[in-house]
Amino acid sequence: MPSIRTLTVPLIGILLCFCYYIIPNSISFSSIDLANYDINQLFNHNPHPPTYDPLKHNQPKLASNSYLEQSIPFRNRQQIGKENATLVMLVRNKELKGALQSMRSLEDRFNRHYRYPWVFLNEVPFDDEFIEQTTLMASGETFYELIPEEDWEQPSFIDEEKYENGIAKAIMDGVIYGGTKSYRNMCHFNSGYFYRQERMLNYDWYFRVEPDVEYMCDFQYDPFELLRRNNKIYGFVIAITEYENTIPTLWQTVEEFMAEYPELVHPNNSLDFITTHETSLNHWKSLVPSSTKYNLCHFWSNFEIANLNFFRSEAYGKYFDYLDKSGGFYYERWGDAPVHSIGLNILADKNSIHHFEDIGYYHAPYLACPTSKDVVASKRCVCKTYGVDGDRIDKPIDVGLFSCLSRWWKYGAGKSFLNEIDYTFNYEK
Ligand SMILES: Nc1nc2c(ncn2[C@@H]2O[C@H](COP(=O)(O)OP(=O)(O)OP(=O)(O)O)[C@@H](O)[C@H]2O)c(=O)[nH]1
Ligand SMILES: *[C@@H]1O[C@H](CO)[C@@H](O)[C@H](O)[C@H]1NC(C)=O
Ligand SMILES: *[C@@H]1O[C@H](CO)[C@@H](O)[C@H](O)[C@H]1NC(C)=O
Ligand SMILES: [Mg+2]
Repeated sequence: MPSIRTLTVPLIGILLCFCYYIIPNSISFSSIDLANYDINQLFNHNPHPPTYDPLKHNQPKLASNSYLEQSIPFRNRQQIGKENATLVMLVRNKELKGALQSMRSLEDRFNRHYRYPWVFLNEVPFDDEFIEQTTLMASGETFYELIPEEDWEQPSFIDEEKYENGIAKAIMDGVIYGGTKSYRNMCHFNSGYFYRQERMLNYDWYFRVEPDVEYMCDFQYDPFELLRRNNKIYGFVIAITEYENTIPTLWQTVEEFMAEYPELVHPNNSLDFITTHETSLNHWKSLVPSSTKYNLCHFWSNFEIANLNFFRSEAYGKYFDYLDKSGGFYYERWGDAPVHSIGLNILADKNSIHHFEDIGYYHAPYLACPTSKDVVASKRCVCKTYGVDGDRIDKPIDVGLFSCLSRWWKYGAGKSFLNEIDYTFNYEK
């Protein structure tokens, strides 16, 4: 006796034959009653059955080995959002899958309602596959920009031998991402060059996106608009401590900069946030040890929504150049996160920095998600994801041991509550 299961396969086969062969054939070979049927209407005034042309007839692409002459179907990509803003991703061709995953998440949660453009940056040309796939994933326009060599490679004043020694030492000391030159170029670029790439000059605001990240909640408003209307220049989600062995001389260099340019230190700076070592904010446990006054706190820069003109300001320019000249991006492995953060903490009004506590975000290994149950529910947050090892991650970093968030609340701009900001944006236009 054949079981139900062994019968299922031929049954599905017969069904498929019926759908794909018998039905269409029965239409085109008039075995159904066509006497009262306006065949011109069926075939759009064409007496012949439609040929296979998916773009024209909106048919599905049948197999991966069939090619479309025009691979990118028409889509209305006109921007809806009103801000002078772009999404930006520095990314490698080989990271396509991760780029698409991040895009899918951000498009679904936010950008499909706004259609802000995407700018992709790379030090080698993007390949056709990358361009096709990301264009199909985007709701808005897409731009693919080649970073000039002089903006990517180390500056000429970097001493080769000292650089090589720095790499060798980082490998010996087990410094995270310490052994690769491309990582140092990346951090250097993100610290001082992304905002002056030609395409970026067209915008006031950017939203930095990395491959393999996830946005856990609907945005339900335009974060660029929120920042602009509330006089903010920078928005972050996660603040954590840096690995000290990546930045042995960064703080010392920053102190020298402040001594040389005291007029650039903002009267309402947030230096307290990065120099307090108070342990009550750390569950009374000792902080990650630091050999300087810097407590290693920084905004995690893989997520940033910010104003490009801050980075293009004379003050930030002087700050970056000062750090750059010291060579620390190459002799050590300074990250763009502490460099951006310290720049903001020194040069900006702390009240112009915004913590997006209502944006859920995941970049391995940390998750951020709103704490309010009402916010989680109304923004359709899913505060659970899976890490690189497939392990379940559902505990937001929030005020965990390595988080600097409570330090920001006490020594930075303070803790604001969701009802203090009009998130509905029902402004009279
Ligand atoms: N074009 C290009 N992009 C790079 C290169 N290295 C890193 N990136 C991008 O720079 C950003 C940061 O690099 P990541 O490798 O994510 O660094 P990370 O976030 O510190 O480390 P992960 O934990 O691996 O995510 C990402 O958007 C990368 O795609 C590179 O050599 N070329
Ligand atoms: C957008 O911002 C850029 C950079 O500040 C500026 O040059 C450009 O004129 C702005 N565009 C619009 C439409 O305001
Ligand atoms: C510093 O902050 C106060 C309070 O927000 C503000 O009134 C003042 O103008 C700020 N100072 C500067 C130089 O921006
Ligand atoms: Mg990353």
